[in-house]
Amino acid sequence: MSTSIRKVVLVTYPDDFTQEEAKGLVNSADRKILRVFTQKYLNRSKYGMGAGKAEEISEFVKESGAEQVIVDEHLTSRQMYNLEKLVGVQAIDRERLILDIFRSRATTTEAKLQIELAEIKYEIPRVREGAKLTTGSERPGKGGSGEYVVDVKFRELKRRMSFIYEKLDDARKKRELYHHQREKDHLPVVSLVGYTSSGKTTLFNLLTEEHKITSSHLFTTLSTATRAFPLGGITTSASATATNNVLLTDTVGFISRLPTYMIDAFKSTLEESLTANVVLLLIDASEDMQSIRIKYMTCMQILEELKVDKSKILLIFTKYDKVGSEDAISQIADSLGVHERIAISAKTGYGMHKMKSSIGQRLNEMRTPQPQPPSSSTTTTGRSATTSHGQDK
Ligand SMILES: Nc1nc2c(ncn2[C@@H]2O[C@H](COP(=O)(O)OP(=O)(O)OP(=O)(O)O)[C@@H](O)[C@H]2O)c(=O)[nH]1
Ligand SMILES: [Mg+2]
Repeated sequence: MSTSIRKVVLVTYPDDFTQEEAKGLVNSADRKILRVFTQKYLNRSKYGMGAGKAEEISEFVKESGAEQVIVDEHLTSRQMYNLEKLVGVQAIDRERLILDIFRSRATTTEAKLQIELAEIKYEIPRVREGAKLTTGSERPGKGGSGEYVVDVKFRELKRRMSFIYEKLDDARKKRELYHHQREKDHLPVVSLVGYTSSGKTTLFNLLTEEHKITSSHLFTTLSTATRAFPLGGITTSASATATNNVLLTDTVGFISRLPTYMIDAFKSTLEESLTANVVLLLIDASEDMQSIRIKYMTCMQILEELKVDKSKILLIFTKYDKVGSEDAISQIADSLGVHERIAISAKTGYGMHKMKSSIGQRLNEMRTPQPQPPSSSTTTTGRSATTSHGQDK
């Protein structure tokens, strides 16, 4: 469905950040924006947008041959139905757009299951409303067994959901096994989290000498990868070795206004990050202050929702090569009200030593006193301790 649609109309809010992000999402979904319409409110009961704007868009769709109207907000089935009837082409909302991007990017079985789960969660509240709209009845038609079609559909979706939960649980158990192994090996885990496109995978590749796909498109990475990397001569109290390996985890990025059910659907992927000893929160410092602030707040909010311990979070300002001055980084940190001012560039390698020593320091601080087996200071060995849960795109 989504691959054949190219020319679209985007309806979003007037502020720069929201507009730019919405455009980025549409471009990442491989669609061409013919025109952007803005509205201060997208929660009007009939169409989301006001009736006058909806009429204007309808005119434009007819003139331009646009094939889809994308509304950058959550719409109910009724709003979508009304809008489609008026404009004469398909209307989709922000969540459907994100799901389309996820779907087109997912390559691993686990990522596909998570996306299907998110899609079912998106669909369930819409089943009854959708049936009402198309037939005018709450419970349209009876199937062969005498059951109402809506009930059959509900049951199917619920059954599929339980199946997916089971499969995702299997994947989680495998991960837990690996987690225990890792604990036995005393390899600390450092995870990379942050807004989509903040540079997580680029940094992951630099540190682990991997070649995972990076791009300026949103949601390039959809599943988790973990590799060992040497923290170098920097010592943590548990394993003062020459290489001092830790495990680094890369995962799916965050975005503003992400509904809870989508975060829930990706929880098993994100769990790897949640159990990390240190969580590196990457902030793209090359953007304007408004974007930096919104993205920082969004990430902190999602991490809180995921119940990540705040003391584990270490802020890293990325893309320093595009900023060029430590003073500018200090200003950003001040403006966010944060103490950390670690700036790096995964392109030039700037700031790597400072970042690694901050990780080492934080690992030491985070190490909770635990009964240690006699061999607690064993040397951790290199890249054999690696795992991957797949690569996307
Ligand atoms: N100039 C500059 N560009 C960077 C740097 N790090 C990453 N980028 C660019 O930023 C874009 C996004 O980088 P990714 O590493 O794919 O970002 P990500 O956080 O993994 O993104 P998702 O997987 O979509 O969540 C790419 O175009 C990178 O080339 C950096 O240090 N300097
Ligand atoms: Mg990535």
